[in-house]
Amino acid sequence: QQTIWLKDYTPPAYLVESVSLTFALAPRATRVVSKIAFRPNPETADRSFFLHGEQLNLLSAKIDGKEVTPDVTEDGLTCPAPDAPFVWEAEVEISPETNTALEGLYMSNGMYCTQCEAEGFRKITYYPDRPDVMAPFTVRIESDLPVLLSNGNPSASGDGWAEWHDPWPKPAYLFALVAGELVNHPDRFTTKSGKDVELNIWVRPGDEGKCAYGMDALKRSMTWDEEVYGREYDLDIFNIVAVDDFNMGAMENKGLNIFNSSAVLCSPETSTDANFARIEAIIAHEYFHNWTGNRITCRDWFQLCLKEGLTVYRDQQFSRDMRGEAVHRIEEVLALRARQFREDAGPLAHPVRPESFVEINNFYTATVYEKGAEVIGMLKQLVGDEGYAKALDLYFERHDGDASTIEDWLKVFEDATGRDLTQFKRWYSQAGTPQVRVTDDYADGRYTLTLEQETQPTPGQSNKDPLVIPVAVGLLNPNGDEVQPTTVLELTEAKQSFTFEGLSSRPVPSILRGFSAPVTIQKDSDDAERTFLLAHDTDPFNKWEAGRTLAKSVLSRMVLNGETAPTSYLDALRAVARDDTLDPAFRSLALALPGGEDMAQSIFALGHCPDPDAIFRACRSLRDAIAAHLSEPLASLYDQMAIDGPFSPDAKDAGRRSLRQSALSYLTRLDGGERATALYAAADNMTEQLGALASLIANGHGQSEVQSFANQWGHDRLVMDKWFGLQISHAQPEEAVSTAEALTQRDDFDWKNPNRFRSVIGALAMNSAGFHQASGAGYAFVADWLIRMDEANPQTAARMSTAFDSWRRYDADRQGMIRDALTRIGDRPNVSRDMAEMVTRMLG
Ligand code: DPP
Ligand code: ZN
Repeated sequence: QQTIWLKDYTPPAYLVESVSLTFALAPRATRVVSKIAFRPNPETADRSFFLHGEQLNLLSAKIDGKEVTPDVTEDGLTCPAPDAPFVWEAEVEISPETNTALEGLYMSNGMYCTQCEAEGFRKITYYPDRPDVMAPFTVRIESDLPVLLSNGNPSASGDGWAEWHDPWPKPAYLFALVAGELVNHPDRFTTKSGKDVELNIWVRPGDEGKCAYGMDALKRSMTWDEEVYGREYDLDIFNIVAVDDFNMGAMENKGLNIFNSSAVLCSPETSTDANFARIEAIIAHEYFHNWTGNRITCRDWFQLCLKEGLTVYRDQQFSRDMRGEAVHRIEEVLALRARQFREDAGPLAHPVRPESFVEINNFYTATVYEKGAEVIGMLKQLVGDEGYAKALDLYFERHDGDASTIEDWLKVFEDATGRDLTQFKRWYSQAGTPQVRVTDDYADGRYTLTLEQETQPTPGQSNKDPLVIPVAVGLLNPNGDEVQPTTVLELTEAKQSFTFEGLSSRPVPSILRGFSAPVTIQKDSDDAERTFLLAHDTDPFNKWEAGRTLAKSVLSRMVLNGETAPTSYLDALRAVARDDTLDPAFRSLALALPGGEDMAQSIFALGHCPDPDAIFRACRSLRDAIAAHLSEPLASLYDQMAIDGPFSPDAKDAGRRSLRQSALSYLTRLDGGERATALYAAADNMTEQLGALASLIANGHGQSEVQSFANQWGHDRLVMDKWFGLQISHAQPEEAVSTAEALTQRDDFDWKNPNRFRSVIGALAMNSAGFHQASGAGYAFVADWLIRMDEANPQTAARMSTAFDSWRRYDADRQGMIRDALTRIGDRPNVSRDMAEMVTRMLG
């Protein structure tokens, strides 16, 4: 394992002026001819000529027209080269059909497609495959397939060939090529300066009916980026292609975004409201990359958060605008805690900008993406909305066309706002979730809040320095009126006090409003204070958060002390359910309980070893208590929230369906599945059909519905992925592994398809009590599949291996079994570099 370090960065010896590629496509013998104009980089004296290349069959190479014989190794070639501009020509042969890693050029259902980020281009031809080498590309594709696409604008075509030219210099990771029998869903968009842009979503025949929403989301994203960031689209055409076999969600290749079909195709009959929301966010994300990622890219892969943190932040802003600020913020935080806080607390913890890696694919993480976005949100709070807007304008002006760094990014904020960000920069280099301890004091009208910050050691970082933490705070008086509107306290020291004057009584503080920083708050609050905030907080995030901490506190006591759910809690929840002034989507979130993983995190944080079965039983018992105590308001919500009229995926209707579903999940515990059975039979949309099925399965009903669902949807891969996943994620703990095992025996368990693989292996890992069964069956099952997948597709296997990353929380028996599983995965002679790095880090 060779480790690559940020501190070892050196500029490229040669830059590229232009690239011309010709592809003669054939499943097992695609020929790629490249013609690349190089020039020495004036910024370095280094003249070593190295081109990356992996799994390529080099047929010929020339420099300035003269044959050369390069020195070829496993990862590239070297060759003597002039200290002056020259033209490199090479021909290689590759085999897309046998490429199961889905990186480079590969085939999916008879169509050719590519995935080059981060380092897949080197599997297509020899090239300086690093993001700081940028060039305009001309691409000629030769094939009998009817649709031939690449980046940029179409420049010429004829019978059996097409040529594309991308005038915008780009790094190789943004290269894309698609060829197939595809049909398009076309549209047009006129930019604010009057440029007419052709838009297409390309899909396999039969999927045409699932493109309209994605197209609508694309046009809304284009408008939003013009209005909010002043960014316009810059080519004549924007193509999106849906691909069934894809390692990630989607990819922002210049002018030719390639999407996992699950991240673009949708219709009311086949997609849930959650699918619609995710598709809207991913379409926006990839489109926004056109400026934050493509026009301004990263100097090296350590700077990945430069484009990903910012682009996630932008897609979150967009989704909040589309779907409601508070509700979306709550969903962001739920996802952050589930994935990023977990990562930050375990052996895989790393800074938002990592300092080293073995395989960069292992660093497309919640920390780089989601914590990276939180860091930008904090920056915006610290410099204000105007400062942020000025800094972003300067960023685009100063760095358009550059391969930039986090230093460049922070410098524009310093230059635009005059603020010194030296200390703030630690957010990029220091791993771990800071804990903020809150104590308070009241005397003579003065209220003092004392905040103390601490970050636990993480791998490779034993000492942590204080961070700049914006803590948004409001104060309520005992009547529930707000006496201090939201104000942002800047915590910069290890311990600091803030005073509020002129209060007539001791206030109740509402801390970290809007989740103003990615930290955990520790305060000796009691349930009475949380109940008060749940009833009165004017900040919707903290109102929800009060209910959440209350639920966790109740559940923790149920798990650890065998207590039963207190009536005060059930009354508070009933008040929320009944409060018609609250948005249905908000009420649905407030009625949802923390899951097994969430509670395992909380119980571990309280200093106890989590018992997944005990957590499962406590959650079930709390659900029963809620169902019984709230049966009347839940039953009326179930009726009230029904929607007459045609399906709309908009946030308002989705919120009603969500609340109705939430009510149903409790009511099914009381009515023997009567409502869910009826809803399943009557549903005309996937949200309700799947929601009803989930409620049935979770409560031990629904065998015949599971069958009829498969009969109805067997032809639709994306719907069947849900069917596979649901049976496992909602299975009783003792049945989860056997259910997963049985599903893998099916003919349609096409495990090489990453979506199908995740729908089974990922679903089991998410069924906390099922995965962690004391027998170790869950660990063995997941390990077996990771080993199998690692041989075909290291990237997908390595990412899924994070199922094991929380292993040190558990008891000695479970730890022993997980260690054995990880060792078995990592000790194979043919283990991939991706997996080897993950196992090494997890075993630490
Ligand atoms: N396709 C991934 C994303 O958009 C990597 N760039 O985040
Ligand atoms: Zn991205």
